[in-house]
Amino acid sequence: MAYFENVNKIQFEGASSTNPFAFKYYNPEEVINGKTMEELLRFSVAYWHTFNADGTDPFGVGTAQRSWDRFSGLDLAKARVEAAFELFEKLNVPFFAFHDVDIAPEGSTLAESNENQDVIVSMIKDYMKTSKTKLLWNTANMFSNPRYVHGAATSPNADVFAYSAAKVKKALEVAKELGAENYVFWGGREGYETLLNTDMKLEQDNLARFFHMAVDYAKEIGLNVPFLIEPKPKEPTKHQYDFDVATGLAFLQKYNLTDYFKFNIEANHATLAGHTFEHELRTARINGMLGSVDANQGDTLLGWDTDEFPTDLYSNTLAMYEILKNGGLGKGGLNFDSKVRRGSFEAEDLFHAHIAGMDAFAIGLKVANKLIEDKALDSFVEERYSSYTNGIGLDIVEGKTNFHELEKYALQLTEIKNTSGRTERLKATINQYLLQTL
Ligand code: XUL
Ligand code: CO
Repeated sequence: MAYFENVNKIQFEGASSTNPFAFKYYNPEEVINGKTMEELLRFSVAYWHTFNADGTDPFGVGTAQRSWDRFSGLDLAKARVEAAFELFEKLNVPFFAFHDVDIAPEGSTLAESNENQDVIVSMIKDYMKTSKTKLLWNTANMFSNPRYVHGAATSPNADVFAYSAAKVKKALEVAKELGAENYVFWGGREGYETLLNTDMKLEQDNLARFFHMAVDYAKEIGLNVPFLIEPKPKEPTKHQYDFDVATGLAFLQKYNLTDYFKFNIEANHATLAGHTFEHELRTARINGMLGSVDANQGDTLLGWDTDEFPTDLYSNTLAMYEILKNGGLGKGGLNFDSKVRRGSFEAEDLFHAHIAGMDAFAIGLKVANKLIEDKALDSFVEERYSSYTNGIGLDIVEGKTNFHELEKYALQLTEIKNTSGRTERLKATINQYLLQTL
């Protein structure tokens, strides 16, 4: 049966199209630098926002009209799978991502929850035999159920740690079963509310123990995929341990986990941490830790994780700039951890939202590629740091000098000349490329 019967397969029609159900810029087959847009962008649909979320907010109940909502329990879970693969096919999207509780209802015991999952996982596996859409990543939701009130792997209660381990064990088995390309850890409640009741060292040590056990189990079952930490500074926890990429990296280094983990970087989490999206991508990239991306955007007027579809061309361009400089995302992708606004409650809005995000990232890709090709920023940056390519600068970079020599050098300087950073000129260049590239 069809859940989106009024929507046909979305085709690329080009920038002059006025058809709202068409891609204007995302042409999956278009080749850019030897790779297709589909290969470079690796778009993914987030199951939770698209098939589970109903628009509930702290002030009101759900508004979403979804034809699968007439079902309940396992029947609802099955209907969602049918709707999901219909949407994947119609959007022609290569990946999807889910939490365990998105795909199947929790039972009254862990064993029952696992059984429910088994039913749906085998149904998804069947669909995947004929669908092109693959699993970008899955994860275990260890933040919604009240048992995680004080955290999961960082809970003061060892029973919760054990329960969480069982959940991740199962999720890793599901990843293996469905051929996931990555596995994600987002530590939604791995943090603390107040230091007055918190043993921060034990909590962080335990989190590392948990990750090591996950690594061991993945090896045991032959699941050879990147593990991804998804940093977020706060919400729901006041102080989250994986605050941002730099904090997460220090954690991974301290606990000898860098061989197994990279980062899944989410735009709205970056801005909540007081960074730009591109700052987080750059920090991961220069450390060889850029794994995947949760593509969305926040709202500067609102201080929380609004998870909007990423339509900001400026931000998407600078994000794609980092991704291309990284040589792509490898096994990662651009996962739309994005939800339609509460007022966009019709099922067709799910298509408009994804089309908007896919087109906006396709534009970002093309503009970023041209910026790189023309060295529009690189040549300026190279020139700006050129003092390190010869003389005393080269000695510094090559480790051939010391404070004695540098003092001697500084003492004979009569004048220090700096050059302008040209911020405004460079911003104008980006605008020019945004308007002229397409
Ligand atoms: C929450 C968030 C999660 C993770 C997966 O802010 O981004 O949905 O992406 O748990
Ligand atoms: Co996310």
